[in-house]
Amino acid sequence: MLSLSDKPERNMVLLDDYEMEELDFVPIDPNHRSGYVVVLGKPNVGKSTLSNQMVGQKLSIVTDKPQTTRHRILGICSGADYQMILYDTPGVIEKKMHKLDTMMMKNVRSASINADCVLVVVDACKPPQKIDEVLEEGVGDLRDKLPTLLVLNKKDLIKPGEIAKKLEWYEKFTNVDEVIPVSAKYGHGVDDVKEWILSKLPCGPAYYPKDIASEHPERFFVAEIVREKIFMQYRDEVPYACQVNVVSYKTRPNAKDFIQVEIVVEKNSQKIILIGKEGKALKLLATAARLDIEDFLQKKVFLEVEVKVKENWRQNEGLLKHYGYGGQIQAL
Ligand SMILES: Nc1nc2c(ncn2[C@@H]2O[C@H](COP(=O)(O)OP(=O)(O)OP(=O)(O)O)[C@@H](O)[C@H]2O)c(=O)[nH]1
Ligand SMILES: [Mg+2]
Repeated sequence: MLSLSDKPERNMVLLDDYEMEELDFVPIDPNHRSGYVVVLGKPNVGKSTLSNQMVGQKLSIVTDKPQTTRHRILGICSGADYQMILYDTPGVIEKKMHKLDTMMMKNVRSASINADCVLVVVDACKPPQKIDEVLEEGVGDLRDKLPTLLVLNKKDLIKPGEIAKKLEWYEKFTNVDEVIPVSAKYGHGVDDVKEWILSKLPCGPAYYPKDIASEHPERFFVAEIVREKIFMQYRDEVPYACQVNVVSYKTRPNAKDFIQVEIVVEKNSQKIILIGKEGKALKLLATAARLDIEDFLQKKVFLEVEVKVKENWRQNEGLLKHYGYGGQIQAL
């Protein structure tokens, strides 16, 4: 029997911190299942909220603005007899305005290379829409081979009768294996999604130790937390013009960890907005980010934030690769 009760512990470990040999000590269970799941969908439908719920901790930042997620984010959800490796991806967009958008979409596609199944998340509040484009961008030629679940999210926002109608529409007009209505925000239906995934994963041993939730280094999450606070504090185009890099991260045995972060913007006018009158806005941002970083790392830190201008960084392929958009995430 596959159990869903075992949530991963709140325990972040760097990839370098563990040795794969440790897995040799785990007795091989012939019924153990493991595999990769790619989470696709348009911007703002709740992909990150769903991924976080499944992993049991907040790995992906969530905001009410579209195009929050920029990298594919790996989250590991383990139980006694299963391990699901989830890829939360940036929202699939039609109009690619910058090189950054094109590179983000490449990262969506590359998440699907190892996929054993696909979740396509849609927003139940929106009129039903075909999902061909999302599948094309996300999995390309693999679309007919991979088991696909349509997750009808945000069901808490619509009436039960409406949910039934939308469910029927998606069952009729999309070529998916199943449709499950959920409310990722409140965790409703998330176990049904897990059950579906489990039924599609092949038998095999765990890829990662059972007590880790991600392979990204801590500094990656630090940068993401700062980016989330930027989205929450600033309006319009400003958050989209920001890139956050951790330039220094020093663990100190007898003092608070020292973290230096730079926010790169495209224009001086954006820098002025970020800093605010007498530096008040930046101070507010740094405090909000520090509190969340401390909560995430479970220790006190000293956070220094600086704003820099790099004109048109979103169009500069070299810079984009340097910032980690070229494939594997390099935390800066
Ligand atoms: N009411 C309600 N809101 C939800 C639900 N799931 C997500 N949201 C909200 O929808 C917004 C977008 O959620 P995200 O998880 O960031 O969406 P996303 O698909 O990852 O967005 P991108 O990364 O921008 O593509 C946030 O304000 C969430 O709180 C849900 O089940 N119910
Ligand atoms: Mg997201």
